[in-house]
Amino acid sequence: MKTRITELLEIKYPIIQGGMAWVAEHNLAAAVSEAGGLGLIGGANAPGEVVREEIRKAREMTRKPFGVNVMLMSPHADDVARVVVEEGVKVVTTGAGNPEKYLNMWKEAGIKVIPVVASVAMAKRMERIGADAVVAEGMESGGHIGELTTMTLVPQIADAVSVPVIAAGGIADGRGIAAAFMLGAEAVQMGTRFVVAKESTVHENYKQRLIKASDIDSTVTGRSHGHPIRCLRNQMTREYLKLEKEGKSFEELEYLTLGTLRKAVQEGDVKNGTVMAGQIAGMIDREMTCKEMIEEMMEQASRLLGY
Ligand code: TUI
Repeated sequence: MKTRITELLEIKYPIIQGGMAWVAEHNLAAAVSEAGGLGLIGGANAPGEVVREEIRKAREMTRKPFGVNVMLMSPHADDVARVVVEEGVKVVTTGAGNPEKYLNMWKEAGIKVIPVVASVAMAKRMERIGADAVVAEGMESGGHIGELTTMTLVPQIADAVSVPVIAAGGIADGRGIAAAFMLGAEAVQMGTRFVVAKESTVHENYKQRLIKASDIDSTVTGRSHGHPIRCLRNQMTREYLKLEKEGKSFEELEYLTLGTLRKAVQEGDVKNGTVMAGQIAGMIDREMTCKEMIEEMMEQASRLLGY
């Protein structure tokens, strides 16, 4: 399945691993790249120097290309944006904002820039300023989300831009990949499925919570403040949604979630922590290696698409 994305990124399969905060570290990124996809290191809220170390560790584990996701709401975004240039990273994706101010610097460094977008307007803007491709991310995704679904967003963006489109949100098997291609995508980005990869270093409790999740187990916090986050229902989301309904301020609610993603991912506190995951979590039922996942999905997708 050669597409403009496999050519652009020099990867075997049109599968990109999401740059998930706290989850997308060097072990996972290297494993996905070794398996023929594109692994990403998630910059999240980490300082530039921490991201630099992650890049160097990934490079020790694979000679294949991998990328870095720059989370634009991070207080360290400027530093991370500079570190990816200094470290010679080949591909950068961005999330949760507009990467415009970094674009010239990245393009001059020869970096392939792929912003994550949640609307047609943003996709067009990114194309105009020189993005190499866009990730069209539907609200089925885990974490910070937009308003539209993958089913509606991907074809509308594919019609609106000429750069290649990568579909994200609700995709976790070969059927999802085939469907995304039918909608006009030339690759997919997947997060939730890779959380339970054997090479993923997230706490076992987090993986088990995800594996046990049913179709209706995710919810969205923060909608009223314009920072919607999809995660699995638990004590934390019940408390948050109750306070949100009572009209508590953004600051009060933010305080409630401070450090809770780390608490879930690293300490395994899936009751009081934030268990970010997409709506497809209900379909994910076991841990596999990245290679097993990717090969199984690609075989299914190729069969469905008649390749
Ligand atoms: O970025 C994500 N997903 C994320 S980031 C994240 S880290 C975090 N942790 C706690 C609180 C807040 C964030 C967890 N999950 N996905 C990519 C994505 N980007 N989805 C939607 C967007 C987006 C939204 C608006 C991209 C651009 C945009 O433009 C707004 C503008 O500036 O015009």
